[in-house]
Amino acid sequence: MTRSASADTIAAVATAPGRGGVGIVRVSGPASADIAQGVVGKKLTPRRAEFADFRDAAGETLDQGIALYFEGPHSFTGEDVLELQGHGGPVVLDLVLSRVLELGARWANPGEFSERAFVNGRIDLVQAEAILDLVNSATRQAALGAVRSLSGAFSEHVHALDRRVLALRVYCEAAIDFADEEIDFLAESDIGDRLEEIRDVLTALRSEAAQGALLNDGSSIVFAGAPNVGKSSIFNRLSGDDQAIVTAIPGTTRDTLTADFDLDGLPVRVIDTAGLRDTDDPVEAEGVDRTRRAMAEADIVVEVVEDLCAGTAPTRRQAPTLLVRNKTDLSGREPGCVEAGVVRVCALTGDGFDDLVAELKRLAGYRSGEGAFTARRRHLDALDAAGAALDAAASRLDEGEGELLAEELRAAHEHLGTIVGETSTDDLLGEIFASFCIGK
Ligand SMILES: Nc1nc2c(ncn2[C@@H]2O[C@H](COP(=O)(O)OP(=O)(O)OP(=O)(O)O)[C@@H](O)[C@H]2O)c(=O)[nH]1
Ligand SMILES: [Mg+2]
Repeated sequence: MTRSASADTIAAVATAPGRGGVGIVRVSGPASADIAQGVVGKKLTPRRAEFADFRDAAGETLDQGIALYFEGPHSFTGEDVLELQGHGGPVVLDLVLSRVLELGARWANPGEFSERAFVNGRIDLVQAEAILDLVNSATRQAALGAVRSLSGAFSEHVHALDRRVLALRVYCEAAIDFADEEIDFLAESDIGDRLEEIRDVLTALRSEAAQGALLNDGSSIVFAGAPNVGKSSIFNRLSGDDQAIVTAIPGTTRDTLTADFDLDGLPVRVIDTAGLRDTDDPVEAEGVDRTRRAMAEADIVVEVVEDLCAGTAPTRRQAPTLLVRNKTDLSGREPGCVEAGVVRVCALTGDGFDDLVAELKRLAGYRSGEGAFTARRRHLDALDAAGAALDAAASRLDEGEGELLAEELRAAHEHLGTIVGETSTDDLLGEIFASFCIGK
């Protein structure tokens, strides 16, 4: 990838819109030093906070605050950067930004500072994505995971895997070029073992990345079942809110209700629905329609029944289904997990809810605990594509097709490269020359 410095200078308000203690105008590009001179009236020493007046063209003070100048490449974007930290009001920030634009900057596009940081090689694609994930994180675990991705934890795993893929490819290329009997070389070497190891590492990384994607995306959970079984009661208790109306009259809930919260670190959206039954009431019928739609879109369906009713098995659906048998106070049975996928609870007292939460986490595929990094669907897709290429490579090895094997390893390397955003064939050439001194 060609890394090139930008010719123009960009500027934007970097703090959230609205009023706050501090508001920051951020500037990046070659004109940053001149703009600093124009706003604060003097040359700034890099990396030193200076209290200054921010002035307009006529010398009138617009705001007072801290001016910080970072000389490239030692800055977030890798370019010269100016930060003007003033007061956090929309009007005053607009005045300062206008002054900066007047001095030669242009409005930054969304994400353009991070994009420049990527283009200038300060961060890779995963890290750029992690910045956004951190800002958007809905739970403590998601935030901690995003910071780990930002500091390179995920990228490092991808690089380590990629190094192994490259090394194996280099080895195979050499076999093709130098071995007299290519097929014998393939059969007798440890290529098969190394390929197997790489596939294991990828599988483990895929599983960790899936956890990371779950931290980012969360899980949607729909409560469904016949009227009056206690769906809304469970919804209220789980979300810790009294949002849903609960009455002894069947057909109480009509609209679908949603609540977003943190389930032991997993961001979830739970959805309460109208009880499923045939009805002539057009309002309730619309509610039942909405229930079916919500069930079709959910990650997890919680099917609620009364524990009094005889052995109901969870209905088979595409989404994982949890059968919740409610009202154990009436049935007299022990609350808790009966077997995987079946839990008895009492929504009146909360008995059995620990097991309910545990089962929901299990069905979501979420393992709580520290150490995870955030990831995205895109990364999982790339890992899957790399995995498919490695599977194909294993078949090529069995067939004794050395060149095709090397080709599949190249494909795996490229898929991994898309994760961090640096796939290029120059990498591979450099690797081959460095390790084999082929000299061609
Ligand atoms: N004894 C007992 N009653 C419960 C329990 N859970 C809910 N109920 C009662 O069952 C009735 C129906 O509860 P809801 O939570 O409104 O049931 P629902 O499934 O949302 O009903 P619809 O919205 O009509 O489909 C209410 O009178 C609740 O107080 C429980 O664990 N034990
Ligand atoms: Mg209800």
